[in-house]
Amino acid sequence: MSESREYKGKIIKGVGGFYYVDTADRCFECRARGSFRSRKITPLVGDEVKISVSNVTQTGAIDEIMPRRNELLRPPVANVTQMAAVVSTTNPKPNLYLLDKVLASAEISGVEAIICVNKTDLDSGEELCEIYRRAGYSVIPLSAESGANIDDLKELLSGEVTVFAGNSGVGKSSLLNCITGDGRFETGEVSNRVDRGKHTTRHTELVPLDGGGYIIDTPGFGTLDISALSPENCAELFREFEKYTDKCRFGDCSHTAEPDCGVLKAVENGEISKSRYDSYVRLLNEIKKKR
Ligand SMILES: Nc1nc2c(ncn2[C@@H]2O[C@H](COP(=O)(O)OP(=O)(O)OP(=O)(O)O)[C@@H](O)[C@H]2O)c(=O)[nH]1
Ligand SMILES: [Mg+2]
Ligand SMILES: [Zn+2]
Repeated sequence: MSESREYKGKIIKGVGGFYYVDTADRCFECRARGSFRSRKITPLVGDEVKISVSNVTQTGAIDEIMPRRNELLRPPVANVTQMAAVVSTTNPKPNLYLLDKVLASAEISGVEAIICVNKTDLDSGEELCEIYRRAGYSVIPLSAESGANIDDLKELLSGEVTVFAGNSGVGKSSLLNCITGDGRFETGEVSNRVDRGKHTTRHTELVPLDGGGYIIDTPGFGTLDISALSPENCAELFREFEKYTDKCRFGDCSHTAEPDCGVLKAVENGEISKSRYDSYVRLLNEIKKKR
């Protein structure tokens, strides 16, 4: 048996049964040991692992997977610490319902979300920023085109594992190219994306940042899996509602038609944004229909 060395690292990419593990030294190509398969455990991108690397071939075997702090389905990745929800001020026009669903999925996964308002070179997007600041999120106005506030974004990404989410064309890949400065992320014209995804095979990949931490690009944005949601816990996904729900007359208030509803009052006097409330009602109805 040949000599091997042990390392701790992080899976940054998985392709065709090979896993690429980033260690303090360098990145190693690894296979998962057969014992994982028999235990029905599949290594995930983002997993913290222990590997042994053959001194001869310089390839490794994954010996152990550390417990995961979380596991996202779309994209399939473990140990995400932060979600960057990207929205553009225009072209495409902001889809606030989709954004609110992205934020709701972050709340479900227990991942902190920051809101990246991109394309501020085309439109300031002030109103948009205000809606989400009021809801209690960190909001950064950005432009991948002019580079505005990219350094602030870099600071927020440092040391975190951040997944970029948002609908197609908002500029996720463009922002990631600005951050890494190397044009490795594929970008495209908003109008030419009808057949997007058919030709490009995309793997979920953690891209290491100079300042520590990793970023993950995603194509478009998959829809939130609402099958696990109940009408009762829908309001919890809208973080700014909490302050007002104990002012509701009824304990089981749905915040839609009941008298003396704290949430409805807060919407009326502008403390809760109308668009956030509309998203809540829409999501609530979607959940009810699925049942
Ligand atoms: N004016 C302007 N255009 C931008 C900005 N950021 C991106 N774009 C353009 O918007 C288009 C879409 O950008 P992408 O980065 O490919 O968008 P994406 O979010 O990665 O899209 P998908 O990969 O399909 O989900 C490209 O033509 C970019 O050049 C910006 O800040 N300002
Ligand atoms: Mg992209
Ligand atoms: Zn209520």
